[in-house]
Amino acid sequence: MFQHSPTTNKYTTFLTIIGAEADQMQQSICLIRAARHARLAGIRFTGGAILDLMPTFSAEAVRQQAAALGFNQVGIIPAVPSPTLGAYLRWIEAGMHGTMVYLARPDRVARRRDLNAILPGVQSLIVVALEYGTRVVPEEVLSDPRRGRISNYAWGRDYHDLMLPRLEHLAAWLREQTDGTIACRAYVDTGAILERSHAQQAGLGFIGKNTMLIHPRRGSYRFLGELLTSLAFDVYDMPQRATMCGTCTRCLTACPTGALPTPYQLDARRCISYLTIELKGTIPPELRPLMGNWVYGCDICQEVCPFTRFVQPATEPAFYPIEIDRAAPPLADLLALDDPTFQARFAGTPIARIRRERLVRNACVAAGNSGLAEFAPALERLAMSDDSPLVREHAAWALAQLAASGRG
Ligand code: B12
Ligand code: SF4
Ligand code: SF4
Repeated sequence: MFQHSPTTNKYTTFLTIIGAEADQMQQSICLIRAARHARLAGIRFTGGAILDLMPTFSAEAVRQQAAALGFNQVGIIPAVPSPTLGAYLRWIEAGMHGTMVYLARPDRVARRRDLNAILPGVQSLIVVALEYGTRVVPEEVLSDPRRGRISNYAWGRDYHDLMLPRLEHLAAWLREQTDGTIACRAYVDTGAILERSHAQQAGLGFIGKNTMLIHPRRGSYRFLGELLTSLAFDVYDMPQRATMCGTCTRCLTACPTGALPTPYQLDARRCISYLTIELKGTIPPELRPLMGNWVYGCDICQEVCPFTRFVQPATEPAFYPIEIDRAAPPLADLLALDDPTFQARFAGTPIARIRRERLVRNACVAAGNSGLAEFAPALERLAMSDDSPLVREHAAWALAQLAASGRG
């Protein structure tokens, strides 16, 4: 940890250099380089502590407040650019974001490059984690071909609705504790910032070959959120090791669709999470048989990860499913959904976002993969008369799959 409070442009340049290098270096090497850069920038630097005259806020007080708000972990870092921005730009360049065009928009890339583009005058980034791993539903239920499987993160309430108000509360508390003029901006998931990279820099974990931010003693079943602020803090956190995967490659081999072509890189166009949630149109037919019974998201590359054995039951009650069908609804129910029943069943959960059409599309693929003739009548009805051409096409594909397996 080092202490500081930023005041000059030179200082920001200095932090940029340190931030960019911190994940690749041992802390001691980092400090030696820090001293050298500080000398060049004309900043006083003593044994890892940077002394400055401006008032700073207590990081420990923020930690306590974040814990009181229910967050499982918090890290605070200077608001410097992510050291993995280059990897992000290469990912976009390779088209691996698929149809998520918002990720490639120049204004969004500019925000990822410089947090000042989001909040002018930003000094610090408070990064929080909230654990969602409940894992209370038995594997036999989840992998039952009569059921559609939902990713663990979506078994309960929508995490945006839980985390954003708490981060806003933290911002309001910071304003109360200071002169009230500080600027703050809260983000959970939707913002143009590299959340995993900043979380790694803030000491919340390491990046796995499955690209997840993993805590070495608590696993990866955790959401991330950030509060950008113009406040400076008395103490800042240091990064954990960049990665701890070693020679393990379990996630790469377990991914059924080959969406992890190389370590630390995910081709969203092949990822079941993208195909079931983000992709609005037709699921590529060659990938459909590989999707098993997943109807919303996918947990395979986390389930096989050795660090997942350290996942602790979520402390947030709202993440627990109120019934088994919230984690693995019968496919027959999903194939029969209309707009009102979809709303009634999934309002307030992350699934509400994809609407009835996409969920029924996904259920058709799962039914086609089930090899169970009992779904043929419901699929025929959808293929013949559903209002959505997308649903009709996926239902027809599923019928052909069942017929090909001799069960249609
Ligand atoms: C787009 C997106 C997706 C896409 C693409 C995912 C991806 N891996 O790129 C899709 C739809 C597939 C997806 C799926 C999921 N997502 Co998502 N997603 C996002 C989003 C909005 C942007 C991610 C992004 O920028 N991707 C582009 C890549 C290039 O960036 P990156 O993921 O940060 O990867 C970094 C590392 O790979 C690193 N890196 C590159 N090379 C190297 C080399 C080494 C050696 C090292 C150490 C690091 C490293 O640099 C990259 C850039 O910083 C974030 C929220 C956010 N704003 O960050 C949530 C987010 C990443 N998703 C999240 C979740 C929970 C999921 C799912 C688990 C949901 C599910 N169960 O279905 C899956 C997990 C799939 C997976 N293995 O990643 C969480 C992850 C929390 C965590 N603990 O990591 C986030 C942070 C949302 C949140 N606020 O909690 N997601
Ligand atoms: S979430 Fe599933 S499909 Fe996506 S990379 Fe992980 S294992 Fe592969
Ligand atoms: S499964 Fe192995 S390689 Fe993949 S993220 Fe976990 S430890 Fe790393």
